[in-house]
Amino acid sequence: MKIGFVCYPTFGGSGVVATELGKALAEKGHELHFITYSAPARMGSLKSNLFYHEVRVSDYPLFEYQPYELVLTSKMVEITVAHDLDLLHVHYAIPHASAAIMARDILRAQGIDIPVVTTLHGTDITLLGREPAFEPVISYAINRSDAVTAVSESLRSDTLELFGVERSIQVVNNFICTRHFEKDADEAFRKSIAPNGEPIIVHISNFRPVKRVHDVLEIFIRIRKNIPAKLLLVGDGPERSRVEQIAKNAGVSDDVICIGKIKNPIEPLLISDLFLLPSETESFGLAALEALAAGVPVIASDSGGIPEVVEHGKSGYLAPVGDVERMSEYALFLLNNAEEMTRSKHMAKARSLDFRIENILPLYEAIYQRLTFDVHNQSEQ
Ligand code: GMT
Repeated sequence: MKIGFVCYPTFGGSGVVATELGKALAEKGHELHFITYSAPARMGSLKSNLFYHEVRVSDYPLFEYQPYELVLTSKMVEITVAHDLDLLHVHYAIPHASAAIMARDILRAQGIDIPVVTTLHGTDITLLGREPAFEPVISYAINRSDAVTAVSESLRSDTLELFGVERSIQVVNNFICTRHFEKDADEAFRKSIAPNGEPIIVHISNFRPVKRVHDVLEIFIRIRKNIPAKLLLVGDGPERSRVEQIAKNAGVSDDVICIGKIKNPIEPLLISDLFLLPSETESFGLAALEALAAGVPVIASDSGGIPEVVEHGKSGYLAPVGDVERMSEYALFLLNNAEEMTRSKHMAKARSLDFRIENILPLYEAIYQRLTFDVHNQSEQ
């Protein structure tokens, strides 16, 4: 099948999921065309059936705001025709889904029928979706897509509730490629972070307010009062300076290592003992799943889709949003109990296998097959 993929090419979860899915589909023999404004961060080298088409917005002086959505729409039309695509799969509602619906309408006027699959990832619904400025467009795009998927049950029910959507939305969970985690930890890296063998607690995110990185610090400060430990912060974003200041004020700066944005979080995960994700909400929590896959138990908030990924008392522990006291108690419980920690690490790894790509890919392929079959059938009637 020839598939056009539209996503944010960044390190964010939706871009990562789209890129890994696209790469896996290409490996299975499908022809994949990424249509986006820069090469997806996790794309790696191009293969013979993996293509990247750049959406370039020219800087016309009349525009105070450059119309990316229109250029993207035209690019989808162009690539669909040029490469005879069978289907468009867009990740993230804004502006990808609405642009795809317009592209599909333009193509229809040219006698080309192409189905649109929209995958909702979370912030497009739970944060932006609440904005009156976006709501009508998102509702329209969801209702007009040929198939809509959401990455968790929680996101599915949020979407139905927030947008009054009546159509069906299929839950297709996020996934991991297990072979990416079949590596040894880099001992030199571990030693550089924790020279005296201290446990390493890790947090990986885009440091936006929704991640509550200040809670990560509050949890760590409580842990550090009890035992020696290091906090490894991976990523960057608006809250980074604030959390660095909190660490300074609490006198734990020497134990907090901020390494910034990196392409792939696997190396830091492999040297870590615990992952903290105290987010306000997470539609799924891909970072938590990646931690589990590296055998790292997760202490997280029990909000959004996180409980669908991390099982409380098994692969990690969950507490209400903002309950840093309870989260630090759970962390200390694991860090002070070698047996419990070993059990939790095993359960983390085992849990991640439920989300291996081999389980998820066929669900997307089934959706593609159903939609393209419908298109062929309709055109023959
Ligand atoms: O984590 C983020 O804030 C980035 C965002 C994105 O769209 O890239 O992540 C969302 O999509 C991920 C992939 O489906 C989910 O695993 C994240 O839980 C979700 N983030 C939120 O809901 C806050």
